[in-house]
Amino acid sequence: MSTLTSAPAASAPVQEDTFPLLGTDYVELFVGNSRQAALYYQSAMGFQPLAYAGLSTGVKDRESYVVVQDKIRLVLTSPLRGGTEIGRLHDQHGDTVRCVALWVDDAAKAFHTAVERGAEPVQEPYSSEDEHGTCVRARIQSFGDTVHEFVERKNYNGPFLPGYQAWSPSYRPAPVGLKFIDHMVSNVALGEMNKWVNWYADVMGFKQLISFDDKDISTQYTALMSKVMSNGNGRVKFPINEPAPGLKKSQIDEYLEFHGGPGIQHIAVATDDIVSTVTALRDRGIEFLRVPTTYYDTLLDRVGHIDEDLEPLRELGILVDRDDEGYLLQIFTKPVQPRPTVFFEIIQRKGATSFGKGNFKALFEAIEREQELRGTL
Ligand code: TYF
Ligand code: FE
Repeated sequence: MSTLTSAPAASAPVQEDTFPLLGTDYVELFVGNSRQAALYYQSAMGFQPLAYAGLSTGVKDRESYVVVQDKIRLVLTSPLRGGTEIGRLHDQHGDTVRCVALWVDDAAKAFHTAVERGAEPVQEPYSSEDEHGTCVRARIQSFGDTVHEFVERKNYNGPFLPGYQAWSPSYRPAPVGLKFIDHMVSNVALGEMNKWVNWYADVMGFKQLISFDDKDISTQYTALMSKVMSNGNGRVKFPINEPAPGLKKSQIDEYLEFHGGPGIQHIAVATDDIVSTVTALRDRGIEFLRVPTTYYDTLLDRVGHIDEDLEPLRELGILVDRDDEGYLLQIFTKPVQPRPTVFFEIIQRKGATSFGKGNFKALFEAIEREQELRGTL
């Protein structure tokens, strides 16, 4: 018997993504001085000026500068007077990530789906428009005082969002090669990691990629646990850390104490050329954590052949790790504000999809040396 219809594929049915995300839209930080922070992100980190909102655009309670580097948009916001919620949150947390905005095709649908699945609403869907078109946005609550905004911009072609003006100062330091946000890590309280893992799974259909227990992530003194959550298309990845009992105060406990609760710990940004990116960042004054130079004595025994010369990696303090799919190079800045809270990771993936497990021990010992210097270990 012959048939014109083809046989069904033998593979398992592709699971539908029940919460489609197009990517990270922007990250908003509440900072003490948005003007000076904007200059820092331009001068030291190579971001480009994009948009502005404040008194001159009719905003009365805050000033925000938007800076951009390839696909990464940061919004730097400070209050314009006392008694605002921004000021209260900044007093509690110091400079902090307030909003991780997610780019969606339908913000109202994303919001209502999330709330039906148990998310706490913060801002019902609303449209705003200007001469460049219309945006729809909505917000839900996540860990601590962190919120997620859903941003629908398919009918908008302005510089950033309605309410913002293009910001084009003549001062434009060159970019340093930062491309996109690879992942954003949160620190949550002892015993709350699984609650937030389940929240991202239940509310936004995220899947767990990896789990690290306190045996994977421990030094002689401190430990932590971590699970990595990813959205359906892999563009949004959120590792979630919680402290584990140890002999001394772990970096997670230190963060929770100084941040005044859970929040974003690090923003990992991808580059195609980590040696040139980190060289540029260092030349502009960004300070990185260092591991002992003995790390490099046995590096190639651990990771095998890599395309890069060892010497610049050693000189800059760049770490390397390998997994089944390839390798990655990564390095971590020191905290970027007075409190030992938020920092950046620069990462270059060459096939690897993991997070640098082989570097955890050396990295956490380097963090402990910083804690020791601060007197917070
Ligand atoms: O995102 C990660 O998992 C790696 C490793 O406090 C890491 O960047 C994990 C926890 C931490 C610092 C780095
Ligand atoms: Fe990371």
